[in-house]
Amino acid sequence: MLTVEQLEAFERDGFIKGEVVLNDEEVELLRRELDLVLEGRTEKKPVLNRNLLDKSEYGMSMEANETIVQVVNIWMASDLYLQHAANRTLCEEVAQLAGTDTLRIWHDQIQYKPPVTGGPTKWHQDHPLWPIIKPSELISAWVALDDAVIENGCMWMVPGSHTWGDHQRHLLHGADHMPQHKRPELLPAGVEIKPVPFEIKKGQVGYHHCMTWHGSLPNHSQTKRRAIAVHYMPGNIRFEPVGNHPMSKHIQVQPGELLTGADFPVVYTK
Ligand SMILES: O=C(O)CCC(=O)C(=O)O
Repeated sequence: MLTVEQLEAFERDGFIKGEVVLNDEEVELLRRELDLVLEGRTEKKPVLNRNLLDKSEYGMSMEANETIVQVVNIWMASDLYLQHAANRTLCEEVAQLAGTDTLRIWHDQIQYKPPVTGGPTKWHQDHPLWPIIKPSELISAWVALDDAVIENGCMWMVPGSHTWGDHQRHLLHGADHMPQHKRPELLPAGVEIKPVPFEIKKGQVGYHHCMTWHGSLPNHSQTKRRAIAVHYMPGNIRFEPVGNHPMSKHIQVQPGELLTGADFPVVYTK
């Protein structure tokens, strides 16, 4: 369980580091399972398995040889990843942060930055990229499958930015990989954009709010940077389509209804 200090820090900053939730053996099993999925050797398949930079969703021009392997909903291909999403510590702590008694999986996401050629993940806010669900109260649990450090492309976060509203369309990824705002006059008075590195040890979890500005640097090091993020929906999240998303075709409820269904499984109830 998270301490009062951690809960206060999350409220203030929009992200916190948690504990090491997976031991070396558990990480190794997830790494092997990831290899099977990437090699297409599982019977069931994930929703997406692609180089995120091939046709950047973010409209970014990338160096041609850069790669971010993105797998969306690996839990659909691997029971081990479904078990991971239901990890008791992760779920209890996300429920604490969200103030909810129920959690469903919105979707999960592997981001694997290979050594040397791993590319940058553009600065963004998650919820504006998920235009089919509301309210913006989702929380992600990002667990490192390798030590994630500055050199191999750990995430960076902007403290306090989860309270600044939706700035997604004004966010730029600078040449120095730091965030820039196209129209700073739209930011709340007095706020400062001060990104901080969010280094996470192998097996450790970092939590972030779905409105927190975050991004990650390229991996020019010799080590892999693999991670599994589970984006959790508190019990009040509804289907409110104002755009499209890779998960749209998995939705069977009507607009305005709670986003329930087999492809959005409940992984926690209090
Ligand atoms: O793994 C990364 O570098 C980015 C992941 C991310 O944007 C997220 O989990 O919301």
